[in-house]
Amino acid sequence: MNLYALLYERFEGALDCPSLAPHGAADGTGDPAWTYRDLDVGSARLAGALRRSGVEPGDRVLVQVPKSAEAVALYLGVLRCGGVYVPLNTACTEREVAFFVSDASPRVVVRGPSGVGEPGSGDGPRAVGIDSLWREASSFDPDPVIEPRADDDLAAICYTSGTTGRSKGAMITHRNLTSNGLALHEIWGFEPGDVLLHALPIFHVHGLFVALHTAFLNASKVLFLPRFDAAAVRRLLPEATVLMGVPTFYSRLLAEPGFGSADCESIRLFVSGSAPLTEAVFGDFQARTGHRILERYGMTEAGMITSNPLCGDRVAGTVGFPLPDVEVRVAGENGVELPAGEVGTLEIRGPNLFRGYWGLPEKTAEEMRGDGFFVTGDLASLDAEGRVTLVGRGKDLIIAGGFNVYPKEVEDRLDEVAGVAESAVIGAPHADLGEGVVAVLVAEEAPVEDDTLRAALDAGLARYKHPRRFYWVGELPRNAMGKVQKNVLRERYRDAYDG
Ligand code: MCA
Ligand code: AMP
Repeated sequence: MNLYALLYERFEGALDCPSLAPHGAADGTGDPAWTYRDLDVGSARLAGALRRSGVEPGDRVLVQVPKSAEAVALYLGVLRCGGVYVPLNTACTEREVAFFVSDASPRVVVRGPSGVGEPGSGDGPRAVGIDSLWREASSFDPDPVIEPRADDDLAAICYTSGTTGRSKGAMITHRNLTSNGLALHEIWGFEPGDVLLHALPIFHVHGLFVALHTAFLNASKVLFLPRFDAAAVRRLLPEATVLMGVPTFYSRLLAEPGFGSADCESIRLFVSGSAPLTEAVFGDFQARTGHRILERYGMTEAGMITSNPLCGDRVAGTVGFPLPDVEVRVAGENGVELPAGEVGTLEIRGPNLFRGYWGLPEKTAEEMRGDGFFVTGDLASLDAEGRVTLVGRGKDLIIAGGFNVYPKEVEDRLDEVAGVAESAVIGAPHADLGEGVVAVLVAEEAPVEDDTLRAALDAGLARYKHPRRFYWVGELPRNAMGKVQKNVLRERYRDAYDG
């Protein structure tokens, strides 16, 4: 079933009720709320505009636009016409976008706010700004057709960086999204009257799929902030019942003077994920508000995998139990399953699991076991009841404020800078973002100025990936095999941000 058809089925009885209520971050006020009818009609008009631009089922539509209600309608419009939605982080640079365009070979590229690169020419994709596309779409009747889709047809390709430094497009199917959305709607107890406070970006799984699908399946009102702003979120909490965020949301709310239980009286559920929630933040939040944050775990390739229970014990430092129909196991390096209590790599299987990496069948095969389990690269243990505790990452990944940064990609850019002989990029503890990016460099002759490094990175690398601390050394520590010992560097520079 086309995911849009399922969503429509769920909000069809609430077409005159509010859907997205845009709120300016600064003052907490905003434009009039869209109704579910506005969302349905807007997405139908955009689907028509995409079809007139030549989008056929299976065609990719690449989108890099600021967060707005129109952007959500565009996502739904792509689903309606059977297209494959390819969202990009708004922080991506031209160089990064150029790679995604060449890799995904989209039929249409929508960038915003108003028309970067339009009009498209020649054989390439049509390039159009979201404002122009919206205006164009509004001058036609809505196109009500919802393209039938099979379970395994693609709904989205979400890029996730890789250990090789090259981004990989995770192919996400309609079944992946419907099964995950329905499971979360159920286990998180969504009920009539729930109002979601939405302050996440909508180019990643968390803000786009997890938050919006659960709300739309519930025909809920969504208080829609352009970005996370602790003061604005605090002001809107009394109008909401559910907040989903990365751990930084919660530590920043705690830093608001006087923040406490009075702010949270209407809230029934705080959800955290995308990065580890520390026991300290979990404990402080409970002490100040009385709420035990519900932590869950997921990844781009599998949507949500485990969750602490809604009713039952939410244990700090654990990510709870597998979602319905999702299987998890902990395996040693040889793929042999380990008994409860032992630490190994978490492997998973279920209807949430992606179809593979776009155009990279060998890469997909490398991460799949013969019996269909996917190797997550996260290190975990299971307790006797099946509760999952993440204890680290096997993969060389830094998570800053919920955004993933793969060291290899940063190292590749640094190594291109004149005067840099080699580099090693690591994560160091960071009070606000969880982890911060640190670069350790070896000079060809003399160290390069920080400003020169920053300017060089600006040209090719989204700014959230930039190291904010640079250290020059005579040589990098290596093991007998010649491999850089990142664990030694992580220990040496552990106070880089919080020292
Ligand atoms: C912004 N900056 C960052 C980050 N965000 N640097 C490192 N890491 C970040 N996450 C930099 C900007 O480049 C800028 O630097 C400066 O910080 C201020 O930018 P601003 O936009 O004002 O930052 P902010 O508003 O304070 O944003 C912090 C944030 C935001 C609220 C934590 O990053 C955020 O909303 N994160 C959520 C990420 C997310 O949705 N992850 C889900 C992925 P300069 O001035 O030098 O340019 S999905 C996933 O992981 C799986 C599936 C899962 O389980 O959910
Ligand atoms: P992404 O590829 O952006 O979807 O990031 C997925 C990765 O984020 C996972 O493989 C984990 O390493 C990490 N992650 C997600 N949720 C949690 C969590 N609750 N605790 C710790 N790590 C998490």
